[in-house]
Amino acid sequence: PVPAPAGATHPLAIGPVGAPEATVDGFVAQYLRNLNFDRGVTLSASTANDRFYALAYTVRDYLVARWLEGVRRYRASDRKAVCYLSAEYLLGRQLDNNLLASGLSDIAAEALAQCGVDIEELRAQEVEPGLGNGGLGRLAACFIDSLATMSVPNVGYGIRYEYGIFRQTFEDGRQVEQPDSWLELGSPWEFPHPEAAQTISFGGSTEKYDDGGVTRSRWVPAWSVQAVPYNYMVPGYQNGRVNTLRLWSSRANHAFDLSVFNAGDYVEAVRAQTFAENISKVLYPEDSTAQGKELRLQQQYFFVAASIRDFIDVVLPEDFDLTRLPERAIFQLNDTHPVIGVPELMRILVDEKKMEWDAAWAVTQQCFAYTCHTLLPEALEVWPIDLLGRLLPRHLEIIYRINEEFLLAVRERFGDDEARIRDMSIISPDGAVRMAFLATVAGSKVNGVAELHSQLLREKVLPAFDEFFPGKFTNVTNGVTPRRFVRLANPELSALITEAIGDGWLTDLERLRELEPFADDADFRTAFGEMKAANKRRLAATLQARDGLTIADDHMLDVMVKRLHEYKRQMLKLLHIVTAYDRIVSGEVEASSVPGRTFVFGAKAAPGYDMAKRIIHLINAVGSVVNDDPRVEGRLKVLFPPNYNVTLAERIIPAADLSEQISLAGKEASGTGNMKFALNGALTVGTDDGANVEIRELVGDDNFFLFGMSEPEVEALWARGYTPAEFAEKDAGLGRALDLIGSGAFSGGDASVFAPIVSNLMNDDRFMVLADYTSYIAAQDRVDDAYTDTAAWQRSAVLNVARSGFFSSDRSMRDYIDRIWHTEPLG
Ligand code: GL7
Repeated sequence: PVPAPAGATHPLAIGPVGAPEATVDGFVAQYLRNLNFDRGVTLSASTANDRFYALAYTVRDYLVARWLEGVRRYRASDRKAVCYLSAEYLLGRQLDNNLLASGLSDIAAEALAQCGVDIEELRAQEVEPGLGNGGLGRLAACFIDSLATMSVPNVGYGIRYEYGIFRQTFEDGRQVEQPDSWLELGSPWEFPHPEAAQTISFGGSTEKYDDGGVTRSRWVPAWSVQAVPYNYMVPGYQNGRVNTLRLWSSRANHAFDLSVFNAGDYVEAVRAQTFAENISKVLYPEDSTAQGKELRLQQQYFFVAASIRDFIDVVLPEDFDLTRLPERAIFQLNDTHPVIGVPELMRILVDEKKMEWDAAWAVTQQCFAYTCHTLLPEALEVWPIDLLGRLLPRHLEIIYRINEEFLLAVRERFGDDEARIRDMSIISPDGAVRMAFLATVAGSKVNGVAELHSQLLREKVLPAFDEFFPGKFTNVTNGVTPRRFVRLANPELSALITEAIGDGWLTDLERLRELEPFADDADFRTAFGEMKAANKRRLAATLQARDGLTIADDHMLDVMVKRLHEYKRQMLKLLHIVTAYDRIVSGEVEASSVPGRTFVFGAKAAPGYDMAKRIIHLINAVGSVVNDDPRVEGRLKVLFPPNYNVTLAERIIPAADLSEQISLAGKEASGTGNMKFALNGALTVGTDDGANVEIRELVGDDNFFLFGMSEPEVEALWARGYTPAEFAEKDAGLGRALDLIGSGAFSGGDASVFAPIVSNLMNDDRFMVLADYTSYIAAQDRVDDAYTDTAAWQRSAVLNVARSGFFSSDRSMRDYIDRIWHTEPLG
């Protein structure tokens, strides 16, 4: 650390200087000061970006004092901190969140009004940092919000991707990816610290050396890059607490690398430098699939090594005794992406700090815990040993030793059961490191993300480990932050709730239970209905302005927003829409008798996932035919706004009547969108999958449209032998829907465009879309019926809100603290 300057004893230099006065006048003064001094413009000469920046800086100014004070108090304490290691944080826009957290929303609105500045225009300026793919990254963002709100010491560690999740556009209904240059105009929320960069090494070899009579191993790396920390404030909700999110950006290490090239190779040397900057350049856009790409492993090691080093060298006191590290840190592994941190900590303890292997392993085992987020085999990361050995040779040696000792213990327990040894080996028979196994062996706890998921994880994915490590496996059901997804996204509902049950529910969401009696209060239900209508109008205005789409006032809003993946079964939703359309055009039902429904999709497909992209094309194709067919008389509408992201979610979810959670049972680990919908008063049509199971148990069967096979039924059907075509024969409606798609009805008569989808469903159908179709259509018919009874529907909707308090991420954090972390708030 750089020594403090002599003036550091000045009274104002010890603590933070203090925030500006929290009054309208104080805010105005600070705002104008920021425009002048930080942007270098006057208000009259400012651009919208200047005005947005000045506003963000002003909010920041109020938070910084609390942040610095919290950091100081934490360092003076001996509290354990949660080091959340996550390759993704899907943050969403920060402005309103930070205004809400600091309690400045009203003051800021008044102050800007006095300056004649349009706050709506400034809100629209903010580009959301899309540093995640979907649920996993958004979960991390919810968790750090809750930890700050609960005053739990936490550093979120991750990667500052220069390009986040791609921006989706449609051309002729097909997805086209555009780079997400979210930093083009800079980001007012980040605090870069290039002077605090860490050197992160790669490649090379290992060697043994004599260390005063003891033979030790060390790593002799071949190249290195700089990891530059960017700090972001994570304010708790109106509690004066501000935690830190530290994202790492890669930079070339000129001093080291340029020297290996002679002057004649100067241009080549500079070109090599750009290679270093590539590490944090772009987020991998695959959701729930492992890619096995070398750059991805570089990203993982890059941020995990920088983070662990940061915690040990910067956060902890200088002379800290690392045998006591478990008292001060728990490294939570958000999926397998950061698992390379396990051999990294071992390397630091054994090679650098010269700790005995066993002692180091005891420390490491207590310092890590692992959250698994999937059941899909294709999402479980494995790294070929040649790749890992080339990039991180010492880490591979350490993994071998961990595995050796682990398998020895397995033999001791179970004898030389070679099949068991093969099944449990961290190194797979085909020579790859199974990162989930490594995490399970190393972690103090392993958790799934919903009851069903945790059960299947133990019983199907890692049963041998569950047997070997009794008590290691646990569950923590996911949650979502009510600050962003209720209070900010749905101010009307929030006001209704507060009017009914008073304050305090936003940090104690189980209190929503007190709303239950209001479900039977006709006036409350009417107000609730008006809230939904207002949210629909707000969404309609957004979609009109954004995409030129229109929503009819009197339609039910039926929403399916999530990544496009075959297991999530957007195809099942499409078959329902095509069936509803077919019923009208075939004359089976009168268009005028069909209840109006608008289907809203939002979904990005991984750029290399062909089937998913074809399904996106089909959604758009069905939309243009159904929307424009006069025989439909406007009763059915399909809307697919491109580029679904957090900002759009915050508009869509509060307006929804019906939430589609229709994955094949046993495939969706949890889902978190499902929770956001229920909390905003949408009813769910869903399978018994992921957290749907718990939602249904809590809200009650009468307030949830269950359909489809259960997980054991799915297994039984696979065991009997699944022949999808038989289902198409048995159900005439299904047969006709498939024929329509396959015949080119949605592709101008060209059957070849969507034939691959139909043939895949008829012949393979890995996710049993056809097997669940009949049950799904029956559920949708029940939905149509139920929606005609407005009072009963609204009653159910209110009960969904009242009974979903369990799904607050504050509760998830409590569970992690009680079952895994055993940390305490910093009072
Ligand atoms: C996911 C799961 O698919 C999703 O069901 C879960 O809610 C989420 C957070 O736990 O994690 N796993 C995964 O790999 N991705 C997810 O969204 C990308």
